[in-house]
Amino acid sequence: MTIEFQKLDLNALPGDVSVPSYDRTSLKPRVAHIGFGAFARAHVAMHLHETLAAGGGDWGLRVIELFGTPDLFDKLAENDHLYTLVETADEGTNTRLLGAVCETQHVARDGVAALIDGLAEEQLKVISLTITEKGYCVTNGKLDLDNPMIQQDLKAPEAPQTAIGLIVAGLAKRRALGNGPITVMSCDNLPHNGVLCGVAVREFAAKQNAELAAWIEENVSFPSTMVDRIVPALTDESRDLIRESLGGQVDLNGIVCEPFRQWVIEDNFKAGRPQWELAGAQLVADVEPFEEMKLRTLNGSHSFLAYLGFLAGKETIADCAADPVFYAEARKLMVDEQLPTLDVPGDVDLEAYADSLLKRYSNSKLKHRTWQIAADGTQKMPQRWLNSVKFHLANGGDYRHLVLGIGGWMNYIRADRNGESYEVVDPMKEKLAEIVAKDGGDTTTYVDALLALDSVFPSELVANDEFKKAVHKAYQAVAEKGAAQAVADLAD
Ligand code: CS2
Repeated sequence: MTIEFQKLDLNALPGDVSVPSYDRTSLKPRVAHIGFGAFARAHVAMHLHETLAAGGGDWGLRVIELFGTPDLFDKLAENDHLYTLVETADEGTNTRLLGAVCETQHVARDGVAALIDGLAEEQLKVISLTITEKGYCVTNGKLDLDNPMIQQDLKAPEAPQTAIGLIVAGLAKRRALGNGPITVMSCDNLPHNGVLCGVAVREFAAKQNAELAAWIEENVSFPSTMVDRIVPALTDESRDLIRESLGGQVDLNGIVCEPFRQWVIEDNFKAGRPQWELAGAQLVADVEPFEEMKLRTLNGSHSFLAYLGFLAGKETIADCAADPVFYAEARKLMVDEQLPTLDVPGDVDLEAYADSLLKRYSNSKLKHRTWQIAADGTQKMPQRWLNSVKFHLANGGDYRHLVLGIGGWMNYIRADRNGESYEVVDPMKEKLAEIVAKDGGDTTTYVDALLALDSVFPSELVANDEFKKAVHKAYQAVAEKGAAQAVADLAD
């Protein structure tokens, strides 16, 4: 069913829906956010909203999209850039209109030149990013020069298609205009996301112009951040919840998420920043222990539940958490196999952290689909599982849950759940489909062909016989017994 756009009527909102309390007329685009998907709406923009509510100021947000159509941005503008955030849990919901966004730019509506000019504006001090793991176009720690979009952007830097190409074009213009330093802040689920982003931007710039690369070195910082909030893609059910929470009004830009949120930011800004600490963000000198803790425990257990849960017929993470076997084994993955690999950030109680994650997974109001999390496995497995496996191989630890996750993924990408087919979303999906199509029933050849994907599985792992044998066994366990039984067999 298509839902018609209606302009929000602020006078007709239910009494418990809060609206921005700060002066929105003074907002200027001083932060530009590339990739305004569900997560950015509920996290990055919400933190700026709270910062403004607590301290006022003019730090407005320009949101930028490089893909899709501008329809939702047009609707956002018609609503004076206000949109709805509903935080939901079994205990109840909390609804508010967020007001930090003051401008939208869509490449298909405004043209790429306007986006480049925007990044060069003097008053803009921070470029933030949620462009997903694949958006950085980095492979094995380097800019992926084989990526066709990067190749195209290097040929035509004035008309970039990638976020990295756009940022470099914006920085080049900024330098030419003498508009001063700026910060580029990654908010994606990658370890050392700032370092990685810096590598991509610097290497891209160096390919064009050594002076530009030197200017970037001097004038641009790339802080790392750890971001956390579970924000599922919208479903019919969450759209209904938004409408219900607005007393029957429709907001096509509305979003639903869990109440929990965390943001840990490396305090390394070249040209000032909003006072995000007023919104509860932690500004620290070193984000790495927080990033690794979150990536390995939360995202690592998410991916475990995504592949094995999906294959076992569980549609959402809450369905997985409601199954005592999946709950117990996800907990063991975190506590026995991920926590030993971590440096504890500050005074965090890691076991209590793992339990708090399981509690969040049990939120039955969030319909976070296992299929959604299963997307882009080739981009996610290294930081979620494989770095921990390396640790265990070096230290003699147990990694059978992690390896069952890999076996689950190798079964998942066959796009066959007991005869039912589904879409496998992954930037390497053609290559994966080719390997699946070539499989003549010899599991050894199939598993080896996947292990040979060197942007996913590091050569030192593949050279390890113990690891290889464990992967073969895990793949077979899921293929022969089914995911539910393979997970149940993990029980001591
Ligand atoms: C999830 C994350 O889709 C996924 O891969 O693991 O989006 C997860 O929900 C967030 O990182 C939570 O902060």
